[in-house]
Amino acid sequence: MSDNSTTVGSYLASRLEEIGLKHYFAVPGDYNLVLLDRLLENKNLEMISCCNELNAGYAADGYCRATGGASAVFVTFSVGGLSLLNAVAGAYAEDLPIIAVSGGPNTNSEAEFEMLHHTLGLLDYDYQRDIFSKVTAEAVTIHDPREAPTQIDHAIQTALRFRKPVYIEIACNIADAVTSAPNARSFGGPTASDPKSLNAAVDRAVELLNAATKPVLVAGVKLRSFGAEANFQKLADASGYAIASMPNAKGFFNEQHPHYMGIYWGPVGTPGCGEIVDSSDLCLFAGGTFTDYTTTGHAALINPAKVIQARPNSVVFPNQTFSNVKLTEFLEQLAQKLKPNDGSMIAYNRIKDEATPLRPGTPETELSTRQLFSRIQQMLGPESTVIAETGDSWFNGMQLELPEGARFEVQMQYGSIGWSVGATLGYSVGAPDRRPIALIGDGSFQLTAQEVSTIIRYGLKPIIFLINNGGYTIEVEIHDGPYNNIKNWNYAELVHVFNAEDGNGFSCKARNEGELDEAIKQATAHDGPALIEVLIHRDDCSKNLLVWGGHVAKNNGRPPRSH
Ligand code: DPX
Ligand code: MG
Repeated sequence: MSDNSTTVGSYLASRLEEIGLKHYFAVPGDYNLVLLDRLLENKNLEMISCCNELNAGYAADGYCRATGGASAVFVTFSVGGLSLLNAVAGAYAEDLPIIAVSGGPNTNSEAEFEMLHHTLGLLDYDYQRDIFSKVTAEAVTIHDPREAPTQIDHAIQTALRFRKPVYIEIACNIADAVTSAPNARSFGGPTASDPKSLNAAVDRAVELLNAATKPVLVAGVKLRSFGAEANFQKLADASGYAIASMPNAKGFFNEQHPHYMGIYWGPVGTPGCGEIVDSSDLCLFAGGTFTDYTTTGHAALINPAKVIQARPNSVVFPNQTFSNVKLTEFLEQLAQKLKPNDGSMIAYNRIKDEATPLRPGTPETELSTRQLFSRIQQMLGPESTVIAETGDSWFNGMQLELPEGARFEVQMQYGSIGWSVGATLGYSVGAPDRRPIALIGDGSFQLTAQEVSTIIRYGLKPIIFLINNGGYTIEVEIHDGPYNNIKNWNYAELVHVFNAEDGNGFSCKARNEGELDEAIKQATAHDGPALIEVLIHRDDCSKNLLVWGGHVAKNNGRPPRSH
């Protein structure tokens, strides 16, 4: 091979390295084995072998969250790819640039109309790419090695620019084919705003916000994906406005900031915070998304006539829209031009509740979620990342007060249970300096439990709280039935199963406060992964889940409209 040539597989590996990846997640199969051989030759990238493709996809999701960049996952055709699909759809919903790579049929198979294993048994060779095209920003099949550099570069650029997953299928006989060596280029993130539109949007916002008496600022989930957290912080400092975060943006703004009120989540938000946002005469939502979940069944009293929405690529005023305005540039300019106004902050200080610390019970006191979360609160430091699975963990997790530097992860747009086990794996790989604290319900855990084995295999050190409340409690509160009961497992014992002869996982069960305190002490001191199974009564859930469940049930239960 000459100096300016390489193989398609090595080309892809080099590009992944260039965009900052140090790891990728993989499950092998005969359609991707040669591709994995080429990847393994790149010593700057480490393969993390997962138990299944869905979990590998969730791990790639967690890796993006940890690094703020892209991630990659490698699977085999159809049996692997279609299992990965749900995680990639989640990454689409959550704006995470996963590069999903599948091996594909030999290029001669299509030419010769061959029936193939792992397929639908039809002479259709494109269906996996077609399916992925719905959940990615770009889906390509590489059949001609000469086209590979253009296709790979374009897919990677698309993922980074639009913060969405992309799909690359590489025919199994092409991974090793010769192509151009990668040439120097840069892979930029989102493009710049249209200057005219940006200026006009900023001028309009300054005019309206400066005229308001009690303006407020709300952080939304798109702030992080679109690189706008730092400029949001600048705007918060410069404006003096009271600040709230939407639930899926928890931790994107420093909760210790003197102007931070709490979580804006309709009836289940931080007491006082929603009242200030809803009574404000002008509210700037930066990167917010308004779903039934983030607004508690659309019960948040958002009045469109008093809202400016800064979206990733546009700014929407009550009667005017400016397109091609990038969120981060808009916030930066606004920070330089707004006149400070602490009207909303003064109003909030008048009504805010002082939290009353919960007193612990005796060591024999049966565990409650409240006591559990007051212990978790004490564990948090600047290096902590809380990963909260869909379930009551959302509501309890949302009430934790994050020290400056601590982070919080939820998958609230997509809400696919089981996500957190894979995401904890990927997050731990991507952020080795942090120790994730994962809050996982028993029902969710049963979907993806085996990935704890990968956490053990690679010696990662998250602390998992496995909340055994005997069922799908969040569903119980939305709509109960026998389907919400689950088979009990000996969750703590699973760690011993996965440890086998060489693992170093720690686990134990905590039934009361004394056992919990001891478990936390041991888990924290353990130099390896830890799982604490906490036994909670089936009916013990946060008050906010009860309220939220009622609103979501009402929203789901609306009768069809007659036509
Ligand atoms: C379902 C959900 O045990 O948590 O705190 O007990 O609710 P809680 P668990 O993990 O149970 C989760 C369960 C069944 N949602 O209450 S949230 C429906 C659902 C989903 N994702 C997938 N399947 C079903 N969200 C993949
Ligand atoms: Mg449960």
